[in-house]
Amino acid sequence: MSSVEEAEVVVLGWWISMFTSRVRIALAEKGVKYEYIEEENFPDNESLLLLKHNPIYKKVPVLIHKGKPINESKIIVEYIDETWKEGYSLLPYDPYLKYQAAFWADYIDRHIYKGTRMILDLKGEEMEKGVEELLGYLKVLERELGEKPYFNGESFGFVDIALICYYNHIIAYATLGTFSIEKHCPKLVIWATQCMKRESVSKALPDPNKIYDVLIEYRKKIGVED
Ligand SMILES: N[C@@H](CCC(=O)N[C@@H](CS)C(=O)NCC(=O)O)C(=O)O
Repeated sequence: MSSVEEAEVVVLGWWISMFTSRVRIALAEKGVKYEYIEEENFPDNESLLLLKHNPIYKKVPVLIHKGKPINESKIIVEYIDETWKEGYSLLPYDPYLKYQAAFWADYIDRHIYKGTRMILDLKGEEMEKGVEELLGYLKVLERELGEKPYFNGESFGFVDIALICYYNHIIAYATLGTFSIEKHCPKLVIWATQCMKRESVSKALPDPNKIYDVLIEYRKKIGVED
């Protein structure tokens, strides 16, 4: 019997994927034990397991719960929150607060990845434009955070999970694009430091130095780096 059939909860993931980290953080916050299966030859080749469980997008992460696949990281986190109700809730119950959390998580996914791609794929002035764009999005998030310890208020929740999974990537991009996150977004740095104190977060995020090496390798491959 394979581990997918044996284990009640399985995550198909890829070590550098922020979306995979998102799911791992949510499961750890809820104290759910799971089997982790790394995509070995990703992204060049998807495993048969991934193709079977995410035939539409062929992307990680996938959560498999009692044999049933759940795709898309934000939807997976919501599913985790609703399925394992014991402990505290990652999403607010109040419909308006829930809407706000969904809005900001959506903002994060619409913009942060786009900003980092501009830095990754470009050089010179165009890369600097990417840095400005990314910093613009981060400043919007910093304003939304305001003086609160977490985006929800007092407790770590859905929006924190949505954003913190990008944080070590942003550190790697700050090295690549030679900018200081602290100088432009000091409150976000304090917030991230708090989030990193949680074992759920620190264990789920890839090392920024390893991310940086992968970014450089990719830039060499596409010819924007010598
Ligand atoms: N919207 C998806 C995005 C997932 C995603 O883009 N995953 C990347 C890894 S970070 C992937 O599987 N890429 C492979 C590909 O695009 O072929 C989610 O939130 O789960």
